[in-house]
Amino acid sequence: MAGEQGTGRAFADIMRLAEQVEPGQPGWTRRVFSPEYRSSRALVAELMGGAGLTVTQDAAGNLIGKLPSDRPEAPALVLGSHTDTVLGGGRFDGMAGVAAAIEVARRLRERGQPLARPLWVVDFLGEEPNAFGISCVGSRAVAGALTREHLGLEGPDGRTLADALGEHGADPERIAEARWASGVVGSYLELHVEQGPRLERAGVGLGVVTAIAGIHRAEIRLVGRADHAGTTPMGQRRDALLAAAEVCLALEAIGSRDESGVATVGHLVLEPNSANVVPELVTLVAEYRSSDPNWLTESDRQLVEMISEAPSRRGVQGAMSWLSQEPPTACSADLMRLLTRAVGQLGEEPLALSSGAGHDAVQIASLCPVGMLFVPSRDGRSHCPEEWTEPDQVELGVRALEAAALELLSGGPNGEWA
Ligand code: HGY
Ligand code: MN
Ligand code: MN
Repeated sequence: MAGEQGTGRAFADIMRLAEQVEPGQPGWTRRVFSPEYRSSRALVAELMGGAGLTVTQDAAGNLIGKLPSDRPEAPALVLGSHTDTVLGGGRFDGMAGVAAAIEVARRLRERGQPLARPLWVVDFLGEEPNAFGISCVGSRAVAGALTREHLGLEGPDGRTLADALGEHGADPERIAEARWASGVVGSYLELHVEQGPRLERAGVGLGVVTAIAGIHRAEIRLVGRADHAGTTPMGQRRDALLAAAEVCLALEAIGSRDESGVATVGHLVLEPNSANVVPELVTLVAEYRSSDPNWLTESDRQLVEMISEAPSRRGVQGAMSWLSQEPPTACSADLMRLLTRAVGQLGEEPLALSSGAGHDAVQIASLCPVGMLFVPSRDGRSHCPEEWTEPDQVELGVRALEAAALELLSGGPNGEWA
């Protein structure tokens, strides 16, 4: 693959972005609204501009680069992903997709490729869950799904999401202007690292995504009673942390009951959090995911039943509120076939697989058909500093994305595309 014009440029861009991380944080942390995230987007805008894209930032803080077309009125092809990370995250989750999209635009412009429709390259703001408890902020906005309630969500320091967007240079008062009008976009493709082990296990370099898991996320509050750890007999305690332990183990059982889904408690706050005080209050976030809507519904039933029964056996009050109940998202069958053809042009046979991770594509699916390409993650690791994808794996992904984009930008095999 060496020698193909532009080989290595996307990977180099990923490494350059990785230099902009929050000081003192683990891994390659660059959380949305951090100063480092804000300064890193100046680099993304520079890379987009250098690729010949005309770059704007919309009211939601999305960076949108556009290549003009001979037919400006045709529905655009959008290539995108995100450049924010989780705390302690890696260098590829999201960034691989934005860098690949920019590189595809570079190559098309360098070749003077005529475009039958506009090409947009998007870095969506804030795909990862943030301190306000909401993910996919930018892609929700373009889908018209970022509500006033969302904007009013308060973070731990009392600031709202709207405050954070304003401080980031976005314009929450004009958020409605970020919405993409019906028919303006025709197709969306996202390249992303798999963040799991299947491509590597199968020895396959490219995956075509069939569906994106639905994610149900609930905040659970367990209220017991603070007591002296030394003088309170075990039988008289109302220990919120032991009730939380039962919730965590019940969630493990919900996620392990078959191969259809997974469940996690990744966030837990304990009060007063003192070694010599029986825990009084635990707030935790429980989430589970599946591409099977019935599995999610049954999991809801089991969780609600469990919360209504188990804590009270310990004299602990249990309450839950849903943070999100996103259904599974099917990828477009047309775009899956197109991506499979594109991969075939490279002499590769892709693996069809579902995504356990959520993506901006979930929000964009309400506007137009979406397709996703996966490239391998070493040891299946992600959301950790060890996250890694080899340069030639990134390059193969770029070439597959470019081949797919070319078919869509040339008007598609049968003249018109969705
Ligand atoms: O949580 C996810 O699946 C994604 O990384 N935001
Ligand atoms: Mn992620
Ligand atoms: Mn991601």
